Amino acid sequence: MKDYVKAFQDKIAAIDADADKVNIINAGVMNHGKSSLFNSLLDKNVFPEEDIRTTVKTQVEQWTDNVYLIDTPGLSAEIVDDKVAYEAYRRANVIVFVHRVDTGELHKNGIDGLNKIKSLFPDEKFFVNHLCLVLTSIEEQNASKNLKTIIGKIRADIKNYCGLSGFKIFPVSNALYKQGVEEHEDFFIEQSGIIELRDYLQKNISTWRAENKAIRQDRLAREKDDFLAQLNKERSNVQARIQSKTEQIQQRQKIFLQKLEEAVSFYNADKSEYEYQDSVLDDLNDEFVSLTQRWQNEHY
Ligand SMILES: Nc1nc2c(ncn2[C@@H]2O[C@H](COP(=O)(O)OP(=O)(O)OP(=O)(O)O)[C@@H](O)[C@H]2O)c(=O)[nH]1
Ligand SMILES: [Mg+2]
Repeated sequence: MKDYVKAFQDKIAAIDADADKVNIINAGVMNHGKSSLFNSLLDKNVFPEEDIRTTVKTQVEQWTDNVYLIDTPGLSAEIVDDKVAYEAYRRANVIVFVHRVDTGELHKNGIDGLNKIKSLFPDEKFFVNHLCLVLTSIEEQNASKNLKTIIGKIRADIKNYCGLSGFKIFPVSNALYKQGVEEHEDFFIEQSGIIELRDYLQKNISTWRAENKAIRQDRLAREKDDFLAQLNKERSNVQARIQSKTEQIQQRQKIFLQKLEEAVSFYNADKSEYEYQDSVLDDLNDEFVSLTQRWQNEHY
């Protein structure tokens, strides 16, 4: 049996290790620019970024004092197990949900992911205050009026399908930001939207850090609930196994008793046959004795 207690203790230790940290965690569908965004915030290329599914493991980098950027694997319809990503989201002080705006509105994957992440937070209001929706790849849309329309649609979809409104939205372009940094072009950097996002996050760090005690309580309560749920599940499994073993034993007992009854009835049948033959033998014996007697009487 799995060591649930050890797994639970490890989780408590992980929660304690986060006590003074502020974890900024990205989330969203694969290939939407999550790693690129964190590289932009850090001004370093530490998170691998590519045009295919890239991040498969959570990667943690320190941003400032006890503030960490945590890059997570992208959510994907093909990947059945998003466990790594969801384990990471639980540690979040803030979720930076990344959506690539040149793919249009949020698709089912994104909506489902957002709903699932929402359920990891104490309540909807808390989640809204700790969610940043970052729209990447805006450089094309920026030029046209398209961006406003897409943002309106995304906002409406998130309200309709996730029940969330009032969260921050940051349109950004990692491509423009990179170009600006490489070419020392302030205009591109300003247009990229990265500065606004970075300022917002940095301004809120002290507020998020102050919430850590309450977050710890909430995470502990959730881990405890999960732990109890796992134990209950294991108990039901054991009970089901016992039940099935008992049924097997009862079935075997039934067969054994049937066979025993058969054997007893054969024995009884044989016994009465034997007793009958025995009495016939007795009669013959008696007859033999009396015939012997008669013969002696007649001849002597
Ligand atoms: N044009 C443009 N391309 C971008 C932008 N942000 C990211 N990209 C590109 O999009 C591709 C995917 O970026 P990643 O940062 O690897 O995406 P990801 O969400 O981390 O992907 P996974 O790790 O697979 O989930 C890369 O080729 C990036 O260069 C952007 O703002 N504009
Ligand atoms: Mg990535």
